[in-house]
Amino acid sequence: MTTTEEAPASTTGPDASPRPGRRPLAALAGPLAAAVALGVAELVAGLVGPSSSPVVAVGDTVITLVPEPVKQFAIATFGENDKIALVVGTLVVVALYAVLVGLVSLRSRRLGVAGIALFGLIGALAAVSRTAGGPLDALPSVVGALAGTVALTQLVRSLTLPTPVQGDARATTTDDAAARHADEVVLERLRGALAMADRKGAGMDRRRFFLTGGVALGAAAVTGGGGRLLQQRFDVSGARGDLTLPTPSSPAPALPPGADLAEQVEGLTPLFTANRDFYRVDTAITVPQIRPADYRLALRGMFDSPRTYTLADLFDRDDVIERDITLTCVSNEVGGTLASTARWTGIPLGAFLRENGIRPGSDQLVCRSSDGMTIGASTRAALEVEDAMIAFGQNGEPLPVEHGFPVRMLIPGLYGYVSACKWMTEIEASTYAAFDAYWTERDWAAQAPIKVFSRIDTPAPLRRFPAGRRPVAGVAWAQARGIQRVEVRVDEGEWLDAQLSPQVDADLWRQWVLPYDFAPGAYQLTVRATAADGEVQTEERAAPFPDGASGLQSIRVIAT
Ligand SMILES: Nc1nc2c(c(=O)[nH]1)N[C@H]1C(S)=C(S)[C@@H](COP(=O)(O)O)O[C@H]1N2
Ligand SMILES: [Mo]
Repeated sequence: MTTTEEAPASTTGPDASPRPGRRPLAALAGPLAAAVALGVAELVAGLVGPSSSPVVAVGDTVITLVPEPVKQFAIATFGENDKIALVVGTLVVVALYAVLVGLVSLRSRRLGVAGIALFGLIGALAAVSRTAGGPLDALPSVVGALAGTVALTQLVRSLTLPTPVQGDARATTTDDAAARHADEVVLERLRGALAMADRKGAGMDRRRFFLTGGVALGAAAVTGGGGRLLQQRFDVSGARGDLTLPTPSSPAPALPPGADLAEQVEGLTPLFTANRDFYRVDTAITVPQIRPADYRLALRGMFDSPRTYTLADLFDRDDVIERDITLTCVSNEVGGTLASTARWTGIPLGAFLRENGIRPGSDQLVCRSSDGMTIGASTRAALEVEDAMIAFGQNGEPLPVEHGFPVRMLIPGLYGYVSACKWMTEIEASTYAAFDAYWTERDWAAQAPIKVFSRIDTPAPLRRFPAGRRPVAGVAWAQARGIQRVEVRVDEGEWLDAQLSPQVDADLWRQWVLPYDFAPGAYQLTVRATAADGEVQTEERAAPFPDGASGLQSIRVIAT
């Protein structure tokens, strides 16, 4: 009953050497321990707050640190799934790292523990260093790392126990207690349930390992799932549902009958985008959850008499307006869909700023959101653009949580990254000289008016369809100016005027339709728009970076 191949002096010692064939199991021990660490971290994040979760915090930090070209590649590749891709990517990296930690700890348990500690440290640093982070945000990573360490030691121990074990092995550890390192003493106390699992199984490493592994996996699932449930406490969708929007004193203009051409043309984008279909772009992995009762909008900086507003202060004003505005992202590519339209409820931004005595020296408003994002908007545009607003309603409902609940900014004619701050909690009247906002720091243009744009919705690129008459249709926008004309060119032919939806408001896109008789054959369709001020959409191609894409969309289709 003695071991011959190897004889670990101590089951908790750093250099207990493995029996052969244990390597695949050790490789598995790492990810299992990581799962326990992440599960427990989620549980603690359920108490502290969702954004303190290490996965979220690390993802957030990656978003903040990653170079612009990589980010653009991610948006181009994953579109609005970019954050899911990031979380999955983070987990894959964690899993690979965990495999290494597992293998290393077979050789040296101390090194394995150090590996997990490093893992926890990264999570903790990421959580604390977020703009809106505090010291408490380190807790999930720290507690998670401790739990992961316990799991790892137990798993590896189950692989390195000498076959005839227990009694003497444990005696040895006790005898050696004085010589053990302080961290191991702490770990010993934390062992608990997992230790029970492997204390018995002498001689059956594999079984013991899988038993321990099963316990680890169960613990990870229970803590992770429980954490997720707890995190729902922070969810504000209930409180949002209880709110009633104020009745606007200045409602949106009535739409003429038949204003939405999508009712007649299949495949054409509807005039208004349903809230659930509204495009979404932001850096938030967990959507900020702001309770209406806790909401404050603070003004600071270059104001004579800056005030702080509650949500009720904003709702109760007598200058509530309702406006139709198309919002567009600077990352929208030629032919892209990062633009949507809604009927917004809010209060006029210019009047609001003047009322608080904004000083003439301010040329930039630094808008801050509860997650620490800064959006730098032109003070001049905020004061002068008609219908610029502090919005709290979208299509007759309070703003959806993903779209900035409870309050965001909108300045028609400016791309979202320089105007449309979501979850907005502060407006600082400042200057461009004094402050670089988030995207400006990343070399995007400090100021960026939306470019004249048109898009073909139907037929879809490379589509085959039966020859005959069929509509070519899409949308065009030039917010704050309006669209006066959209033309389509078939192959190298003349530019043909398309029919436009009624001009309801300059801030609203216009749908366009051109019925065309397709004889059998291949076609190239190109579209261009002209703004109400006469500017024709340029055919000069530009990438979204640094101030918005330009160029004409051109597609190929085949009539059969
Ligand atoms: N707090 C915050 N506000 C933000 C952003 C963000 O990342 N965080 N992204 C901006 C960008 S780039 C755009 S295009 C619009 C998108 O608004 P939407 O998601 O409601 O369509 O929000 C803007 N406001
Ligand atoms: Mo954007």
